Amino acid sequence: MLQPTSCPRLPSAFASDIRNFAMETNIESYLIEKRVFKPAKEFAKKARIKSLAQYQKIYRESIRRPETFWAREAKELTWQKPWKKVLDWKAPFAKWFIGGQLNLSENCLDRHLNGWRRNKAAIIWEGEPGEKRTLTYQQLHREVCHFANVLKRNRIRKGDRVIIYLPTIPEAAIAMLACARIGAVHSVVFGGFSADSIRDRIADSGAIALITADGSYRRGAVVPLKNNVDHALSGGTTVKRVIVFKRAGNEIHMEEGRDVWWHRELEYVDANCEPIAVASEHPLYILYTSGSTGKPKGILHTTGGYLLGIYSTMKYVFDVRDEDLFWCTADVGWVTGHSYVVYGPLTLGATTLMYEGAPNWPEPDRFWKIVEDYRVTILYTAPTAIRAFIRWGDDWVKKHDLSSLRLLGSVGEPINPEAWMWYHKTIGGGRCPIVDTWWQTETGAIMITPLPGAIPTKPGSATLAFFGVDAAVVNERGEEVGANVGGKLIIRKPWPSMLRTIYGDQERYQKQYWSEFKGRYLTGDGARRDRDGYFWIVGRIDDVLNVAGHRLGTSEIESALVAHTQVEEAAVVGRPDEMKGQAVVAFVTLKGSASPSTRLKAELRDHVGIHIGAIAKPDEVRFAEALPKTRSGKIMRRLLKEIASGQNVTGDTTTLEDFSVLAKLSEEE
Ligand code: 7RM
Repeated sequence: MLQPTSCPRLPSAFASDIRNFAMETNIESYLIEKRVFKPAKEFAKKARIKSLAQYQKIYRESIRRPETFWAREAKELTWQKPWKKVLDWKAPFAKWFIGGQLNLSENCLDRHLNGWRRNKAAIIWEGEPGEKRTLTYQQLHREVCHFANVLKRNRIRKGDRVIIYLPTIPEAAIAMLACARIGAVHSVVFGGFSADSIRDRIADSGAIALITADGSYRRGAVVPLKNNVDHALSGGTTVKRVIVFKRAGNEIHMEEGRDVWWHRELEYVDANCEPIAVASEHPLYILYTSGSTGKPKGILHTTGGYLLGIYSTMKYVFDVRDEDLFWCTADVGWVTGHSYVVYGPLTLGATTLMYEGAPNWPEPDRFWKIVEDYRVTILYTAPTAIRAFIRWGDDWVKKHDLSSLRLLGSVGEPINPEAWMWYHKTIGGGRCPIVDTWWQTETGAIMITPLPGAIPTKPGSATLAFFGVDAAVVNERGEEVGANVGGKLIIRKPWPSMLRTIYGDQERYQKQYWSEFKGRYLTGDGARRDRDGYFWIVGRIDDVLNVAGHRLGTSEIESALVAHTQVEEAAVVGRPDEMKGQAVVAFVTLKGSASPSTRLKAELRDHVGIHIGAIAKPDEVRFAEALPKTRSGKIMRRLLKEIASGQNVTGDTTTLEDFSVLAKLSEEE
C-alpha cells in the first residue's frame, strides 16, 4: 500500500504517498521523512546509554517493572527518610515513594557542597542589558538559605502558596529554591503576563505572598512588574506580603504594611536554614497553563516524583557532564524553565546558564554571542526560535564560533524537518545530535525523546519513549493503531513526575485527562508511529482537520509549506465547508526576500499537492506579517480558526504574545 514517490523540489529524501484509510477516526499521515542520523561513534562511546540495543533492553525492563526501574534511579537522590513503598496507584491518583521524606533544595544544593563542586558555578547569568553574574553552588546555597529565612520572617510557612513574578534572573531560582527549602508551594507567573493573569492565579491558588521585582528588561525597555502587581492586588486579594527585588531601578510605589524590599529583609535574618524534610508527595509547585476553555488550569506537581523525573531525564537525555555548560533558553515562567533551567541542572550538579532577555536584542545574534562568549556545550531551545533565526539569516550565526556546542535540544512544538536540518547544519555544524523532546507541563519531565548516544534521529520525530514511559497511539476505541496510522497519543502507566491534580479541581483533572480511556492518560496530542516505532507528533487533537472524511494533522501540511524556499512559517487550520466538511486554510509568513503574490499562492498550493497530496492542498492561502503565538512561542491555531471562518476572536487571549497581530490578520482579506 505504501508507494513512496520521489519529490522534485524537496530534498530527495522526502517522499509522499496517498492512502485511503477505512477508519475515518484516525488521523492520516502523508509526509514520510526518510533521513536518518545515527549517533556518532565518538559521542556514543562517552554517553551513558551507548547503543539502541542498550536503550531497548533498559526500556523493556522499565516497562515490565517500572517500580524497580524508578526505585533504582531514586536511590541516586538524597532522602532524609527512605520510602516504604514505591507506588500507590489508584487510577487516576498516583502516590510515589510513600513514606519517603526529602527536600528538593537540599538535592539541588547541599548535596553538592561536600566535594569539589562546592566551588563550581551553579548559575551563570546574563541580563539583557549585558550584566554578568556567576553563583557557585556554595554562594547559591547561601543566598537560598538567607532568603528562606526572609520568607519565614514574613510568616510564610510550609504548604502556603507563594506567587513568584520575576524575570529570568538568579533571584527567580533563589525564590523557587527557598520556597522548596521551607515547604512553601510556589507558583511562578511569567513576567510577560498582565495584572489580570496575576489576579486570576492568586484567586485560584489562594496565595498569601508574592515575590516580584521593580522591573525587568525586554528589548531594551523596562517592563513595570511591580506596577502590574499593584493593579493585580487593588481591590483586595489573599496576598498579605509582597517582597520586591530591586532589578531595574524604575520608580515604584511601596505599599506600607504590605510591601518590603528583598535586600532590606536580608539584613534582619541570618543565612542558616536547614532544609526541612517533606513527604515525597508534598506539593512543590502549581504552574498555570491555559486551557482551551479559557480558565487557567493549575497543574500541581509534588516533590519526590517530580525531582526524579527531571533528574533522570537530565542525566540520560542531555547526558550532562561536569564540564558542560547547559543552556536552556526558556523563561523560568514556563515548565521548561522550571525543569531544565533551574531544578534539572542543579539536581545533577551541572552549570546552568540563564539569560534574561530577547534573542534579537540588541541584534539577532545575541544567542550566538552568548554561546561563543561562555562556550556553551548544550543548547536547548524551541522551534519558534529556530524558525526566527532562519528568517534573520545565516550571517548572524556565521559571525560566531559555535564549536563548543556538542548537543542540541528542541521543545515546545513539532519541529519541521527543514528547521531541524538548519539547526543541525548551521548551529550544530553537522556534528551535534539533536534531541527533539516531547513533553508537557502536565508530564513535568521529558517523555518522548532520542537518547543522544543511542537512538538514531529522524528530522521531525521525537523518536522513542523515555524509560518507564508507556506511550501509545490509539484510535477512538482505545486500540493501538498500526504503523503510520494516526491517532491519539496516550500514556498507559503512571510516571513519577506526572501532575497529581488540577489545583482545586479534582473533577476537571479526572475528566480532562483520564476519562476518555479509563486509567490511561490522554495527552491531547495527535501522533503516529512509523515502522520503526518512532513517534511523530502531528499537533493538538483539537486542531486536527477533517477534510472530506480525511483526518489530517496540521504539522505535516505546515512542514511541507515551510520546506518551500520562500516560506518562513505556516499555520494550517480548518474552516467549515459545506462540501468537504472542512476547507484547509494556510496562514503563511514569508522570508525577508520574498513578497506576496497571487502566483506564489498558487505555487504554494501546488507545492503541498505535490509533496503531500491533493487532499491536503490548501483551499486558501493567506499571507501574514506574523502569526499569533503564545508567549512561549506556540502558534495559536484556535484564534486562526476563528479568523479563517470570519468570526470574531473569542475565548482566552491572555497568553497571546502580540495583540496587534490579530488585528492585522483580520484585515488581511
Ligand atoms: C514542554 C512544553 C505541551 C504541548 C504538547 C505538544 C507540544 C511540546 C513538543 C511538542 C511536538 C515536541 N509544555 N509539544 N514539545 N510537540 N514535538 N518536541 O512545551 O505544556 O507548554 O506544551 O506542546 O502539543 O502537548 S507545554
